[in-house]
Amino acid sequence: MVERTFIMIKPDGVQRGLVGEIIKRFENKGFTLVALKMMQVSRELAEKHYEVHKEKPFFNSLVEFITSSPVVAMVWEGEGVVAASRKIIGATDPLAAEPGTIRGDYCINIGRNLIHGSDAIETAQREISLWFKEEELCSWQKTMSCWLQE
Ligand code: D4T
Repeated sequence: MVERTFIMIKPDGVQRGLVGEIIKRFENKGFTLVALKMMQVSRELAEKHYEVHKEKPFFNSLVEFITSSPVVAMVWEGEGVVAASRKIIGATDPLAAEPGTIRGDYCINIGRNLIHGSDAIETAQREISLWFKEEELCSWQKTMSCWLQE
């Protein structure tokens, strides 16, 4: 089974017109897009997604933010995609994120940090099944895969 990760462009990324720029970074790297949808997130889904943060002081504002405007949810595939995506995204606090990362290049505030990426393979599996139905995932082979992988 090839590794997959869940990536979500948050409402600020959509509102600021950064959807194309963000997708481009994953495409250019060579990972494979296997699912994508724009959606208005329900409170129920937002609370389930951020379940681990239920007791944190920022939980309510986080849920309010994620449900405030549409998001773009995606699944990306490739060897090492979970950890590599976290590097492409950068540190949670955008001011600590390295230049060259998405958060390092395009945002300044932890509560408006543009994008979510699964933090581990098991988390990715849980998040993918929370956000997508099995039939929404496309298994396909890039015709140029021989130019990406030895
Ligand atoms: P996500 O989950 O959105 O990819 O972010 P991270 O994996 O990088 O960071 P996280 O789980 O620790 O935080 C989840 C989410 O909560 C927001 N947040 C976080 C916040 O608003 N205030 C805070 O103090 C923290 C720690 C940002 C990301």
